Amino acid sequence: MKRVLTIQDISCLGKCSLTIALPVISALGSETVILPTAVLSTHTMFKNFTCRDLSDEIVPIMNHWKAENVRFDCIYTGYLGTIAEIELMKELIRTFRDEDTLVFIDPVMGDNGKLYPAFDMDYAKKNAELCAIADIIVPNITEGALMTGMDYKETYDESYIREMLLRLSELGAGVSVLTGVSLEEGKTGVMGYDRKNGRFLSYQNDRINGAYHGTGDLFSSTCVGEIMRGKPWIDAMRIAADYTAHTIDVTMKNPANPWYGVDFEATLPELIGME
Ligand code: PXL
Repeated sequence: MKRVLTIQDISCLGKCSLTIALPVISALGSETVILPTAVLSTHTMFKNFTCRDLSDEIVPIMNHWKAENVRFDCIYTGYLGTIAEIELMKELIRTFRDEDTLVFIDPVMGDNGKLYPAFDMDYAKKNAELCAIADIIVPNITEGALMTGMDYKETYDESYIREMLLRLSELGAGVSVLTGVSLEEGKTGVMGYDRKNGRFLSYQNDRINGAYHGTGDLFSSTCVGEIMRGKPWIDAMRIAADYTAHTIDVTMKNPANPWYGVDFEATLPELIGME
């Protein structure tokens, strides 16, 4: 069985980061090892959330795992929290990466042209350093703009996306994928660039007009789980895009759905059979 290490916060209430990654990657058949970077009462879209940083625990936990000779097939980072924690992730990757380990970085820090409340431009620069050592990165256009210094655009054409991908690729990652890319009216999806062969690949599905928190984490966790099931990255992204869109659709049709996250619990059984 593949073993995935995922490193993100625990937002106790809110359906994002580890409360999505753990069930999704486990359901897709990989052992999921978690390293919580912080414990928050809720995600940061609620008012008055509490947050306890857990950075001090990271080195002792790593040392214990080293002593146990643990290895990982994938190291997947999401929402981290502080610049110091990004530095620790670089060290963790240096320590645990072997030639077969996939390093998958989702540089979670913003959306819709804006940084999330906890972050600033120094944080964005540090995230670019982490992306430089990844095999696969999956920023959205906001995060891509922050890391490349390009302007964030609400409306754009394919050449804007290609240029951002090339600039992201220059940071150093193997495969750079932009999420939330809309190349046609009524569609949305992903476009990626593989540095190894210089190829761009894209996938577009129907846009579902609902914006929910945690959907980026659902997308990334699904990609990781599918790659671990043996799918090539573009197929993993296609399944993840379709699954995320379907989950948003199901959530919107549930009149009792909570505002803060998606009903992935209702759709998880379908994901297991998706091709
Ligand atoms: O879904 C991304 C995310 C993860 N964790 C926390 C967040 C967010 C987005 O706002 O606040 C704590």
